[in-house]
Amino acid sequence: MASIGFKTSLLLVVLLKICCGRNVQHEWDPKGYVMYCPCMGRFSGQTEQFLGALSFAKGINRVLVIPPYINYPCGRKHHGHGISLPTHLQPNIYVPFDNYFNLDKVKEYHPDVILMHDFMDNLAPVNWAPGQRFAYCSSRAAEFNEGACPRSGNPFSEFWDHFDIKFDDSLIWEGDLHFNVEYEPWKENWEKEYPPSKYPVIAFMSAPAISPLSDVPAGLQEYLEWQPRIAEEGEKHIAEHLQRPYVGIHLRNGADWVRTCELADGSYHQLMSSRQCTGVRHDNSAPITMEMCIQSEEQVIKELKYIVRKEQPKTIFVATDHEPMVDELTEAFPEIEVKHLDPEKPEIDMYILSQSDHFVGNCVSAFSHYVRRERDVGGKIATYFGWKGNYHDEL
Ligand code: GFB
Repeated sequence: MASIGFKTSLLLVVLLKICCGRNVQHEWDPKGYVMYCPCMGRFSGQTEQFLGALSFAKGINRVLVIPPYINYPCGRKHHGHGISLPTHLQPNIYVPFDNYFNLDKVKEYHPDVILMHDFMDNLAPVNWAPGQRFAYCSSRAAEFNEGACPRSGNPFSEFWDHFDIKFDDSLIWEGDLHFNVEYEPWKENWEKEYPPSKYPVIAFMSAPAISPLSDVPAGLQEYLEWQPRIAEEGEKHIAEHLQRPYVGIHLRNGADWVRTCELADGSYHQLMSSRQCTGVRHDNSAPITMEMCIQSEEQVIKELKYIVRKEQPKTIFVATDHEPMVDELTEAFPEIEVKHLDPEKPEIDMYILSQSDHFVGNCVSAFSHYVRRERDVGGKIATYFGWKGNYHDEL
């Protein structure tokens, strides 16, 4: 009986793997691979790095090994993960890319992609075995890290440890290598320096992407298609809780953001994802102000008054990491429903914002920038708190 049970469960595992597309047989690709740690930011920051890395891998004609998202304990609003340890003792959760996005859609842009779990299970044991695992970085990065590429701490070493990857050595480049491979000579430099026949897997310690995102990778948003369960859940919330037309606003105001906005003292022309307001060539643009970065209740109400007069929404939908200002908004706009759903999954807020009739975002946040790019794909406009580039200058 026991052996029949074992065989049955083995068959089930195999069937599950086949039906879910996991661990399908992958052939080694002589074009070579690019791998990286999404070591900066949270969901939207990591998504920006992914778009940059995708553009880079396509540019140098290598297969992109897509890392999972790193979901940090401090970023979890709710404790729905069955983990009751204090936050600082909770582990990272590594969420496969295809948990959020349709991989086939990404392949329409660059067919040569493989999920990191699949790469490690199927290809690494034979083609990238211990002894062949080199960490790549620039001499500048190594200089700040005692002459080696791999760094310690979370997420740096923890990410690689999760996959049981121990690097054998560092390969440090001195020369003219840039991630912006839209420029032909820079693309050729990678091919010359690291031909795939000799360097089959380039493992970067952080994403091979430039920041802020340039137009080409930002334009790849059209290849990010939410998995149907996310779109369905978002649509269900819209149908059940919101009346159109609705204005979606993003209020980024948690403790980490308060610290970030200390930099918005008027001396920077670019701060994190501010290119969504200022554009990539920001040298001539106005500096990033506190009003663009974090908003008081008075500012939010003042700017919304104009939009409400002009667009007569039935609902104001508030997405936030911290303070939704529901009472203040309800008092200021008694004739309009103010809704804050506080979903466990941030992607639901992103979806609802992206579908709104009018979106008011945060110039500096990658979360707002994600929504903005998605709205660009759908041809929907976005405006921003504190940004004179939209019609708030009429205020
Ligand atoms: O998405 P993200 O990289 O964009 O990180 P930023 C912000 C995270 O905060 C999201 C939560 O991934 C969510 O977990 N969050 C923010 C929200 N706004 C909302 C919201 O409206 N609704 C919900 N449900 N969750 C950067 C981070 O954040 O800020 C960096 O990437 C760093 O790690 C920096 O913390 C200060 O660009 O906004």
